[in-house]
Amino acid sequence: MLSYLINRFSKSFYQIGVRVKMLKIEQVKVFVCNPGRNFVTVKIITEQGIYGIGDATLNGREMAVATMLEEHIAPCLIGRDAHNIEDIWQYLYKGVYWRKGPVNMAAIAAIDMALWDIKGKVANLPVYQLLGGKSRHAVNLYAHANGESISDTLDKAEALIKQGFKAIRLQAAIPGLAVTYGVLGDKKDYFELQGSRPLPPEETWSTKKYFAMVVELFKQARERLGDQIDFLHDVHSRLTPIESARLGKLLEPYDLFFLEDASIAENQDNYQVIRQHTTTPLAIGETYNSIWECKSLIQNQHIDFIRTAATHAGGITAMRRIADFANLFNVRTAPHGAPDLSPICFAAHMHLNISAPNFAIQEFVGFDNEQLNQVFKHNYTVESGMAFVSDAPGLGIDFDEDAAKALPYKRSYLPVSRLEDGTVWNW
Ligand code: KDG
Ligand code: MG
Repeated sequence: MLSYLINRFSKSFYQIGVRVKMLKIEQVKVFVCNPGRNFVTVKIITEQGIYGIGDATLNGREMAVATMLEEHIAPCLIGRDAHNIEDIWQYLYKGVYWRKGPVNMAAIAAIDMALWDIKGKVANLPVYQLLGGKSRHAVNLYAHANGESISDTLDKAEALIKQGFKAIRLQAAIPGLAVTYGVLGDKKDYFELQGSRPLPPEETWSTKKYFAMVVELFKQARERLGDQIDFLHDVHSRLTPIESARLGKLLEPYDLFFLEDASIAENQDNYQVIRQHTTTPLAIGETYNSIWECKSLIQNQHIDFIRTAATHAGGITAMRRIADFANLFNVRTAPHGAPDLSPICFAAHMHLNISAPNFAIQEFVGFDNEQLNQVFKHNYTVESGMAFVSDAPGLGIDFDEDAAKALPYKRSYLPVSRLEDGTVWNW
């Protein structure tokens, strides 16, 4: 009798199990628009009319990614099942022989994001639910205070604290240099910076002049803003490893949340030198295209925060793998959040950040730009320095094709850096 009942029950269970219907990819569209700066956006449309969107923006190399997508990737996706995110990722990464690289990985990333967006819409769930649900109720943000002088930076930091931010990146102009990374000059916001760069501008760097400013910046910041605010700083790879070690040591009294991109780590052993000398926490990763560029840094615990971005490191699928690997070595995630990552990337980060057990903090510059908000319809909220993820199905963001078409691409470059004697340096 018992075996009869078990048999009947399992039979009816199988009968109610529904076969998942194929979601044939019908069209892959690529857009390059300029709502204040250039963005590359992918839209994947299925036979059933469900679509997903992804960000493929690579600052200063936008058309290379757009061509990669249009000419080499889109034709191979037509007719495939949009459900098979992992297989499509492997097909584009492993199946192609030419692995990694910023252009290739930005293209793969956008396809991956769009497929996760579709899967969420089909499941009628926000993507973070498909990643395992929430590990926290909101996402900690750090905002930017960029000033023409130390006191200007600290005025801006005070204004951000009044808005509720508890973590702030401090950057100030370096006296004696015409321009400094991270300082907006006469521009109102970051979105105005790129429009005026039809050829790469050149900037001058001096480590000596930088040291004279940066230690004083954090000394005054602690004196004026107290010890309850988290401070961050981006060196933007301008220092050699031993110079970074010295800076980390000099900044120890001011208790930074992290020091970002102190030195280039193409040679990942570089960070061993820095680590040996300082307890200032270290962060790196915004230019990385794959887990391989940070494997040793993470495994050797030479960094504390990994800053890869969904758009540049291969999408949600790859970011999740990096986060899980980092978690084994007490390295936390702090995704890149510059204005050259579109709101679609920010949305992807929100879903990763809310779900990853080892998420720490998200860089946030805001999207206070009218044209940008006409093109990208986002749906998150910010309160007291924290962002709340959208519960809409998929990534929770939409893209207005007509608004994008009305704002065409304009060629633009990142600046190039030189030492005072003319030697090309790291920008
Ligand atoms: O494209 C380059 C920018 O994304 C980068 O300069 C911004 O370093 C950056 C940051 O930390 O936001
Ligand atoms: Mg940076």
